[in-house]
Amino acid sequence: MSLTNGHGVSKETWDSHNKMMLEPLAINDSEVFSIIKKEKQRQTYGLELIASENFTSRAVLEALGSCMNNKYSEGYPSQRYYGGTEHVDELERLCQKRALEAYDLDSDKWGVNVQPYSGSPANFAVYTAIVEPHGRIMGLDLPDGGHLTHGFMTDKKKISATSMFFESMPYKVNQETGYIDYDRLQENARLFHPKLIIAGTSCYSRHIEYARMRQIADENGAYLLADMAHISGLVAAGVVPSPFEHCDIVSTTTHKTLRGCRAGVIFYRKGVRSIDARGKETMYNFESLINQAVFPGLQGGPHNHAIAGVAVALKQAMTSEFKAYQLQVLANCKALSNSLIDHGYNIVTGGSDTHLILLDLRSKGTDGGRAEKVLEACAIACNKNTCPGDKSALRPSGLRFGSPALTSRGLVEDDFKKVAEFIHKGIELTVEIQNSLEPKATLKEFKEALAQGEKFQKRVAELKAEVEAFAGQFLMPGLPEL
Ligand code: DSN
Repeated sequence: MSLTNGHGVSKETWDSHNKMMLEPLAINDSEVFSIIKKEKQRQTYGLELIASENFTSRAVLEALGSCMNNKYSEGYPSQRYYGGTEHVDELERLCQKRALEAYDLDSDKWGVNVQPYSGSPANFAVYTAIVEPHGRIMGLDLPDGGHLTHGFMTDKKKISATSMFFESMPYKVNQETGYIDYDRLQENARLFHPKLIIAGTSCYSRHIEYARMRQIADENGAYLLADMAHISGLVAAGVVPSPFEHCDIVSTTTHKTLRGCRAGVIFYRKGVRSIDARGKETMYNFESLINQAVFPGLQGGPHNHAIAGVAVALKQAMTSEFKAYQLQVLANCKALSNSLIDHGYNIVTGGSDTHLILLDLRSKGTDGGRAEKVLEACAIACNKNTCPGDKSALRPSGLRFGSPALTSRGLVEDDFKKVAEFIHKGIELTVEIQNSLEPKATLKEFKEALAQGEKFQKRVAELKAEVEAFAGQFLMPGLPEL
């Protein structure tokens, strides 16, 4: 159809407008296209070891980049504030059904909300739903491996909105062993009387004892929320303990081990909560509280393109191939951990039950911030992290490494041994650069030495070339061009 000049717009302008609307990205916006291409190169020729990242599939990215992006649908299936929602209703119902099936949940006992934009809004929706303003929550402290949204604050400042709007008392890991200190959590919960306890982590390599946390929650009449964001793919595959048996509510992101697009999901219990001695039933009331907290409480229209991507990822998560992938994630993480131990490194807790490890660099005389910078220059992506016992969060001693992303590219145990060698070489270089400086040299001075020292730049370039040649051999999932 040709649109003519209702407002004095010429036919040429409309033709040009229509052309713009149909052009591929490479032609329409070469600047953004070229940035995306550079990122694709970085992902393809680098070693992605950030424990929370993954490479999603082509099918997920196609759903994410679909016309579902265009549709507003505030409300829930069959109860929308907009017309034209019959297909997004079908999509959201399908996503809900798959979410329950992927975790083997009975729809009489569990409900699910697939609208949270990501994990942080999902967690805030849970708090909004079931903890009154300034009600008390307990989550694992951020420096001990918890997440910001679990209530992080320092002695000087309330950092996370969770700590501003709710009263937060953290629990900790044992500073010697690195394992969660359940005894201390129990003691403190008896004093603090939390309304909610959060069983969830961002940097913790061991299984959480959900039964123990349930017992502590019950002693205090508290709800137990599992934030399984990091491990939700491992849980779906049934290769790590599931939180569902013991928890009232389970939140997750969908783009980490679950390998979907970026979004959040909340599962909540339904039906009978308890029966008293006289047979009187008390029912769970989470469904309406959580749905209302997500919309209209905190969010507007759901991101239907993301719900489409999550639905596709959940279908993939129910396949035998996905289970094989997750078993390989665990095997690769163990191979990485054991190889680094063989190279003389300390791993917090001595190893891993999951997809990640925390390397403690204190015995090597360097720290996570410096090593992260050198590894990044050599095309190895990971992140600095505090280790138990660190005196300052400003100079974290550790590096967090995860196996999910590289396992999606097809790397197996022997490949991870090679990855450990690359990491070892990068850390040796870090120590050399540090030793070439004054003991009190700042991170800024360290970065300047890394960037300017000819000798170090040569070593970085050599290691980077080796890493890129190695990484470039493996499959890169996703859209072929982008
Ligand atoms: N930022 C994520 C992580 O790296 O663990 C958590 O949201």
